[in-house]
Amino acid sequence: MAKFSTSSRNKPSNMTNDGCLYMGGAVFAFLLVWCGWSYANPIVFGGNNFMLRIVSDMRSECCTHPTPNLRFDPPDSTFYDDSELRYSIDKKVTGWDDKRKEWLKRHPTFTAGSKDMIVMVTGSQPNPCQNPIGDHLLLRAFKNKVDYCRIHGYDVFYNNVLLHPRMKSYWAKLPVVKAAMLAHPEAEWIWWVDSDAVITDMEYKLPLDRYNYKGHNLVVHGWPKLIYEEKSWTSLNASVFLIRNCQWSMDFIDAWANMGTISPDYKKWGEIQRSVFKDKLFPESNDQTALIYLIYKDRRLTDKIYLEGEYYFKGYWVEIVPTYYNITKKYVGIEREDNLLRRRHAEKVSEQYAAFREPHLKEAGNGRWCWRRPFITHFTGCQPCSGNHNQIYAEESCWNGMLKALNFADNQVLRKYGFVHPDLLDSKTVTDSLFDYPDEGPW
Ligand SMILES: *[C@@H]1O[C@H](CO)[C@@H](O)[C@H](O)[C@H]1NC(C)=O
Ligand SMILES: CC(=O)N[C@H]1CO[C@H](CO)[C@@H](O)[C@@H]1O
Repeated sequence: MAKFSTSSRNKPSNMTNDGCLYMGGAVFAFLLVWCGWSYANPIVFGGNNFMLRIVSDMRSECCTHPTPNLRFDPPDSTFYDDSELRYSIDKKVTGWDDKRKEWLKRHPTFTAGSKDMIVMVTGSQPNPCQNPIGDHLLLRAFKNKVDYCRIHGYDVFYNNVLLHPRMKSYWAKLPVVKAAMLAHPEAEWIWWVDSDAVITDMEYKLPLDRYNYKGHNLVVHGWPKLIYEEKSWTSLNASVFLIRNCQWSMDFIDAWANMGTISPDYKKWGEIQRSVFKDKLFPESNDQTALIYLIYKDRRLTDKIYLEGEYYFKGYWVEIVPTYYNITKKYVGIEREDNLLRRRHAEKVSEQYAAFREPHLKEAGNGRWCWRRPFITHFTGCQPCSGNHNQIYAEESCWNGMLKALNFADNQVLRKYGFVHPDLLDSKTVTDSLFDYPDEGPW
């Protein structure tokens, strides 16, 4: 279960792996000049090892990303000037790969980082929530996503209008994702995250290399066995997905949306879905079953669709919430052992400290029964906005579960601001997070 590390950024760089350490000094000197990096009196936190870790990470950080120029849009015409282009889900976009490439060519300051660029897209209904604490929970769940995106340098778009009047409830996300692809030609990926999903590992980065390796264009949490053998409508989850900004995705979204409420055959699709996926009890065609159906019908799609089952790309809250307490204890234990992880730092350089932590998490595993922080906790069935939660969950456990998830995540953020919630169920109270926590004091 623990066989991969999180992302290329978090792996020790090749320089260290290849026994190139002797170059460290030379590279270090070079970087000092090249990047104007000054660290006159380096604090040797963690000894030589720390300096080497800094050098190896500086190589990848320093000189590769020019700043995107936000004030430059040359007059040359691009797809935006094509009067035929429509953002609406019921109009096809063609030749998108070339159009996007053309745009990037004319905006070269965006090209460098574009392969890792992610825009997170999320949203909720246009009207106030019926549940009295619904808007509060949505606000906090959005704050959680903003925090994550700020830490990792991603953009985030919150949509709260229906972009197509007939694409409602679970179908509403597809028009938004498509529009976001057109609005963000600079981004390689659009990452849809449902409003009731909470990011509970603020350090974890999506392992994009894994999805780029064989050119996968869509990533969802799921297992092939459950699709092809068990034929279950919960064999994957469509509440969180990562989709590449390319023509394949445009076409796929068309095919997917055509099983939805804009389709003249909407009713028929519901019947077809139920005839194949026997555990689906409600009659309407929904986005998740539609996606499973497409993959079930055409197995070759798995060349392009990555079914991620190795970490909590999206995890079920009932399974996860009870684990926060023990996980917190494990992480505190790690920090006791490694003074580098206890060092205070600017929020901006959080990714570096995530990389420092990574070697300690080798044994943690990922996913069920493991003690790495779960990446995403999804409150399936809780319906925080309407309040119409699934009857199998008590209202209390839904809302308390969400508060715990939000505060568990918030603690990872607030730490950089000098504070911490001592009790995950008490959102109001924070205490100072003390210098060198958790080494000293009666914790
Ligand atoms: C937390 O750890 C304790 C002690 O190791 C164990 O008994 C308990 O089952 C764990 N709780 C969860 C939810 O894993
Ligand atoms: C693959 C996966 O994550 N499946 C889960 C999707 O969500 C339902 C709950 O709605 C779980 O029961 C599945 O295990």
